[in-house]
Amino acid sequence: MDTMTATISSKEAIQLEDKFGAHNYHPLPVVLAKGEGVYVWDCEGKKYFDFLSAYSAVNQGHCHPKIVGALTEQANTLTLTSRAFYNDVLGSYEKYIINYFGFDKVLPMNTGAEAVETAIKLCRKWAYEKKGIAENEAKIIVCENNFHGRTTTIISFSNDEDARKNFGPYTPGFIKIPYNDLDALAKAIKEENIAGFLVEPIQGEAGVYVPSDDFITKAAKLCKDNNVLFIADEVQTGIARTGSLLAVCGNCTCEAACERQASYSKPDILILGKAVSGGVYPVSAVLADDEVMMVIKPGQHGSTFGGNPLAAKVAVAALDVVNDENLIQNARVLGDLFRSEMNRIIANTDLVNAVRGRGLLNAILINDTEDSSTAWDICIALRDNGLLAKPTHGNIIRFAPPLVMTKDQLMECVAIIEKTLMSFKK
Ligand code: IF1
Repeated sequence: MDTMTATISSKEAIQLEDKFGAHNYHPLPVVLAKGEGVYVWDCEGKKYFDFLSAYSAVNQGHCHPKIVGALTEQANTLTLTSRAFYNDVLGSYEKYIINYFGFDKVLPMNTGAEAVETAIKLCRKWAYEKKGIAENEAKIIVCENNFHGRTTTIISFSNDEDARKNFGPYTPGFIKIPYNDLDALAKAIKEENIAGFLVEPIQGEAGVYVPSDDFITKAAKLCKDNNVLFIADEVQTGIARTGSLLAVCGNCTCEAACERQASYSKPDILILGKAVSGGVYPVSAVLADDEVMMVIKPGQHGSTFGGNPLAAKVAVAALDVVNDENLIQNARVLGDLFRSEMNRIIANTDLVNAVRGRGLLNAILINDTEDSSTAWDICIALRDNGLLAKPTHGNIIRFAPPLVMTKDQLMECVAIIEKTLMSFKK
């Protein structure tokens, strides 16, 4: 950091959080005080490559000037009206985002979990009012090892004990099937009163678990054939992260989610969060066509902050950046390079079993048990070598840098990862 902006030391910051904050996280011991593009700096001025991007929220890079500019300008003009009144920004944002993703309507919310809740409510209401399912009987199919957020309803269909245990009673109305299992889906979808299928096109929290190539297209078709809503949670995978605009776009590199591409399985409900704002402000969105979205009438759903002018301006700027800076193509090209470099390293070490992912959403699988500290220790060593990543499930390390990274920077990161892994070699 050229100028030290941190007001306290890293040690003090950790002590404060530990003493005064709830202990609902176990962060890697590093305290960040500044971010710019692919870099972050700690309180002492040490510079790091950010290989988490706030779980894919900061796809556009830290403190992107165009997004921050939109934020500050709007912050000086009008921040919040609530939806009791109209504001002069929301409508143009709505028009922009529905064209960007190819839907009739958008419902603006703030966090990913809220957007998932919105999708569940929409799906249920559609089931009762359009499909004709008897009241309170609607069921939504979900996948094992899903991660969709942390509300009481969402954790009701989680199978992560930490996320779930002692938070009951749980919301009924969900059926769980194994991920990437079309036979199980085909069977479950034939049960009575099925309203929707809620799925992550790549399972993030499960350890960047990429399904087989035809899973999403065939699942979408099964939904269509059975009058069941296909609900894609692209909170983490969406907006260029996986080398296409959406992960459900499959192999298409264009900047639009369009129906021309055979590989595109258009969701009936699309859930977006995180990178909609480039990590600058909490913005989430639920998109659907009129047939589904118009079941919601005034008074039936909403949020004080959802659709506020600050969020609207930030989201337009953040989505502009994705196109202006060719982040889709960059994620795809650098992602291929990253996995091939990881495979080269893996060939020389027993420490890593595999790399998997798509675009710049990747993970390496450490050759040790889930309860071992190896992945954590590697992340500490990566930190010391100037790169920040976080283990998931004990033995998986997720690598998801901002998509504004250059090839040279990526190769610098590969060198850091290689050096670090080799220092662990037994
Ligand atoms: C945390 C994971 C990532 C998500 C999908 C909805 C949400 C998320 C597919 C909810 C959120 C986050 C939340 C974050 C950790 C993180 C995460 F490891 F838990 F799975 F990204 F990989 N759908 N994912 O991934 O969005 O309400 O948080 O805005 O600290 O819990 P949110």
